[in-house]
Amino acid sequence: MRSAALIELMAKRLRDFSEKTIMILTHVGGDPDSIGAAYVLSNILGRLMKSRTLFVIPEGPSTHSTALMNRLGLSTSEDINYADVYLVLDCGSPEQLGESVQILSSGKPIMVLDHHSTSMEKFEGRAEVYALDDYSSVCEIVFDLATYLSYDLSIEEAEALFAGIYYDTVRLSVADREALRKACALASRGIDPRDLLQGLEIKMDLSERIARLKAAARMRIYRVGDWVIAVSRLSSFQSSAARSLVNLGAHVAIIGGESDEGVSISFRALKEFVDATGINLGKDIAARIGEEFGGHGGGHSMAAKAYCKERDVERVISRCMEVIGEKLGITARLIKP
Ligand SMILES: [Mn+2]
Repeated sequence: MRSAALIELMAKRLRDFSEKTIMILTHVGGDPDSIGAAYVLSNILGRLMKSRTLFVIPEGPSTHSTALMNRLGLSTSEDINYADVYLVLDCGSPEQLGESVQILSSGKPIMVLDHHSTSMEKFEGRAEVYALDDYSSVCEIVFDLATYLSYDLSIEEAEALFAGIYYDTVRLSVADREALRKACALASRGIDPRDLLQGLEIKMDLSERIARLKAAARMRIYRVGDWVIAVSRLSSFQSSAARSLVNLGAHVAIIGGESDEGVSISFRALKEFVDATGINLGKDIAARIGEEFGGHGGGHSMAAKAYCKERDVERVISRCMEVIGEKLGITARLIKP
């Protein structure tokens, strides 16, 4: 167990809501981690605490989320007001709740269960936050909760938690010993990882492929000391494109583009960069850039996103380069194509 103290506190608080109606919410669109955790939590709350649970994915599930929900037989509710308690999963900031952010002013108890480094301060004073970024995923937290409560996981529940841990550790590539131990424990419950993951893999659609290739074609390359930063412009599939530029060889990728209310910008970095520089993309870059431009931002150390109330994409991008340069004590230098 990674943090017995956190799990104990959480279990104690959840018991307070025995026999109540608990609405579980994810961040906008959901993902395997939040959906897997919601599925198992909902079963635990129903069985051990006789609570009634409802499930909401703000603004509807993404394609990836739908595939996992279908596999688990999980459906969503429409009315978000019909609850005694809200349980928010995997949400690094209130903005990630999208339209459902209104629950924060419902006056009802709100528990936030998370593994993002930003949720603690972002929800402060507005919800009870149970978070620790040592955890790889919310599914890993739920694994510990199930262990603590001696709850016997079914194969479907093991699959759900495995999927969350697998995707949130970037297919186990950034899993530490503890996360991997849990993935193995779940696998030994009798799940078939190959069948599960093949069922969840969505073929990249044509528009995403083209977006990624456009990002590569429009890319500018900067050097900051020995670090290579790739910058490009794109208004959709930003995080996918940022990931692809890191795969191509950049230590950091920054993709900015126009969005509904201004500029949205996605950041991605190699673990190597985060470890060596101590720069946390969520806290140090995305949150700061979002705030400076009248918007918001956040995420993880290696992947983050900011939304800016600003029309000029280049202004935001050059400010990002400045902030990174400041942090590293070296000015970014554009490499001539
Ligand atoms: Mn997660």
